[in-house]
Amino acid sequence: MTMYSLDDTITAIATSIGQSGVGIIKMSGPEAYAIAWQIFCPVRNIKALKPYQLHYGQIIDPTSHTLIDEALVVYMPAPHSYTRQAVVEIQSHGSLVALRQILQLTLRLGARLAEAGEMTLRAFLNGRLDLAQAEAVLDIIEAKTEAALRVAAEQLEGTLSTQVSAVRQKLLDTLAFLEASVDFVEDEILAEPVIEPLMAVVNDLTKLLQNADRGLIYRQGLRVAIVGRPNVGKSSLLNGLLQDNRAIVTNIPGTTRDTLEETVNMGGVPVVLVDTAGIRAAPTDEVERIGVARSQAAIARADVTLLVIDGSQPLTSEDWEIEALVRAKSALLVINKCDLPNQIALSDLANFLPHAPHLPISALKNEGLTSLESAIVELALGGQITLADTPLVSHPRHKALLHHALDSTNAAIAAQQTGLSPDLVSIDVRAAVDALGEITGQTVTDDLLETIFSKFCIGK
Ligand SMILES: Nc1nc2c(ncn2[C@@H]2O[C@H](COP(=O)(O)OP(=O)(O)OP(=O)(O)O)[C@@H](O)[C@H]2O)c(=O)[nH]1
Ligand SMILES: [Mg+2]
Repeated sequence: MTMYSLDDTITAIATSIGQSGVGIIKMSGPEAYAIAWQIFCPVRNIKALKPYQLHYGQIIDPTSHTLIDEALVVYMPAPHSYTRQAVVEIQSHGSLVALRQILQLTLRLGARLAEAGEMTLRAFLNGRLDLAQAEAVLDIIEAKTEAALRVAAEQLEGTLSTQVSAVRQKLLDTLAFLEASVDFVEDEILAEPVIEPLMAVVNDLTKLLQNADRGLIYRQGLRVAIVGRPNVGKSSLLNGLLQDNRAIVTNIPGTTRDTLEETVNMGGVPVVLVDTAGIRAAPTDEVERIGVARSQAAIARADVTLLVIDGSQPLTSEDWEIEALVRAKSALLVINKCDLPNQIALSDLANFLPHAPHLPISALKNEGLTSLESAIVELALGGQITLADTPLVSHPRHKALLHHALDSTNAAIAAQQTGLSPDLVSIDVRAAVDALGEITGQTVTDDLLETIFSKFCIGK
């Protein structure tokens, strides 16, 4: 892969493919301007594209002189552009044919098709964004709720990077001190200048990690599986939560045969609801057997499971079998059909998913669904539903590295306290420095860069 060449000119359709009012071709690199100038005919008689100004004109094939489309063109010279290279954006109509033809022209004139994420990779390699900020660009593109967008926008602003860099600097100062003291005689070395800053680092890292799980949920969303025996009202519940007639509902047990997924926004959390086939001990046919196996897989994959029971009938052995599947999971018990007389003995209910909150609802009458939504969000976010403080950490990668840095710092403190020599203490401090450097990209491998940037779309 040509990922690390910076000196050629890359080109891509930067907008999504389809029919739209406007579409954008983006070029970055030393030839961007020259290529644009060969295919763009401004309506006004100008000698050159003025930086950061929109120019109106036509895109014309320089060989055949065919008119392709009208366009607006903007030139952003290095280094004040997204990639810090010369960038030209051509805004044509969002016609797939027009965009492809313009792209072909740029390729014919010497540009190379950009790899996924290559524009942002150039921004990173040229020092305009650090790695955490580059990752935030993708998060913004993919954000599914306002809360997710807020977390990503903060990260792009550099809030996380600033804090991580500050902690890393404290560690580097301690490292410098340790390295300087290697030459001293042992009893000359003071412990305080090492222990105190390391304790402060532990404190900072712990704070950063505090809200990490919440950040992860905002970014990745929450998988919620709706399970239960046939006919208890799982699909009705899905429809109720979506406020849409998405799933087929009938009074025939075994209506839902396959899992079905839909995303909703619950209090800022993107929730993927998974409706499943009713689980019964003896499925009647092969299709149903597969459906039941998929339901069990859905339970295994879910972050939260909603076990639905029918409150208008006594609990059955099937209910208890499903309870056993769900017992060890993070779950809520949904007692449906509470518009009908209750038939479940309280003593039975007391032992049924005893550690999960019990929520009476009527999917048919749309009752209790708001409380259920709150309970789901509360379970996911551990009761911290306040949106006031935005979590800074939202990537599993960042969380793991912060934990790694925390462990190494604690190891360094322990090593110092047991009186190990400064060069041994340094090893742990260095490990913490490197872990934090991987968040911002100061210490990073090519493999990691490739993993991160290959998730981007072409043209970003
Ligand atoms: N009275 C009453 N009936 C309900 C309620 N929720 C669902 N039903 C009825 O129960 C029957 C089964 O509903 P579904 O939503 O298809 O049940 P399910 O759990 O998805 O069933 P399977 O897909 O077969 O596993 C339908 O006739 C619904 O109208 C409720 O809250 N009250
Ligand atoms: Mg169903």
